[in-house]
Amino acid sequence: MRVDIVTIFPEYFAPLDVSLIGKARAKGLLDIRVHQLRDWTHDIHRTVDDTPYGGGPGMVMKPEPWGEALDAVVGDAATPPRLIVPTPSGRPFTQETALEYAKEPWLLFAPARYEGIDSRVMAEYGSRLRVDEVGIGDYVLAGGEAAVLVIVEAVGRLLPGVLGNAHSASDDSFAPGAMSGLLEGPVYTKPPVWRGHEVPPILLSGNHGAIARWRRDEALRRTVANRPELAERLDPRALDKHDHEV
Ligand code: 6GU
Repeated sequence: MRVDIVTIFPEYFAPLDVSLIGKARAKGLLDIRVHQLRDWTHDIHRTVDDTPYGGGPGMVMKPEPWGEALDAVVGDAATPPRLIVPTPSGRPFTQETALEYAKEPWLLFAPARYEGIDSRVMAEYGSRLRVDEVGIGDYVLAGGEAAVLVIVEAVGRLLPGVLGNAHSASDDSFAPGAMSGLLEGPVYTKPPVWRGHEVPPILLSGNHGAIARWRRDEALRRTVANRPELAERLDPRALDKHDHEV
């Protein structure tokens, strides 16, 4: 997958050299290119913002540098990228969105600072490529850069060959499948007793059926406790008698 990021803070993306995503890049599974938006300005101050029409607080990102930058990155590609504009007023980014993006060959991110990008940029590219305005949660960040890091990590780990264990994405919280709709339960490793806390004995029993049952019960308990609105939406047909007792 190719990923382009146009930003006034290229240094913000240094974490993409590290860990899982860094290794995926080294293996050639992810081709990430970070571009300085100011390279497409023409004044000595390399200005990217201006005051909002209609008044109001803050500044708005000017359309011209974005237009030149996005044109340069997209070029005359036969299969253009999907343009993702992070904004708290966008559609919620979820695991479903991550799975959808993981199928794309090319993503182009346009994270904004200030009060956002002049809306005509989205209108212009909306007629040339698929444009998604997405938010990562109900809180406000100082800019879209951190959201891009979040989205690239969520999508990157789903790409074939990126996770060491082929199964490790399949029982994630929010992954489709047998535990669909449930949060992941608690996990344990050695030693069997630590500071007086025991590992639940069932996990040492070797009884795989009982372990699976226990894990499902714990997942259900955690979902009810931490995300009651998710528990409410569980498909009643996917719940057995034992689930109702949990
Ligand atoms: Cl994508 N951007 C900003 N600035 N704040 C956010 C966000 C995005 N998602 C949640 N809050």
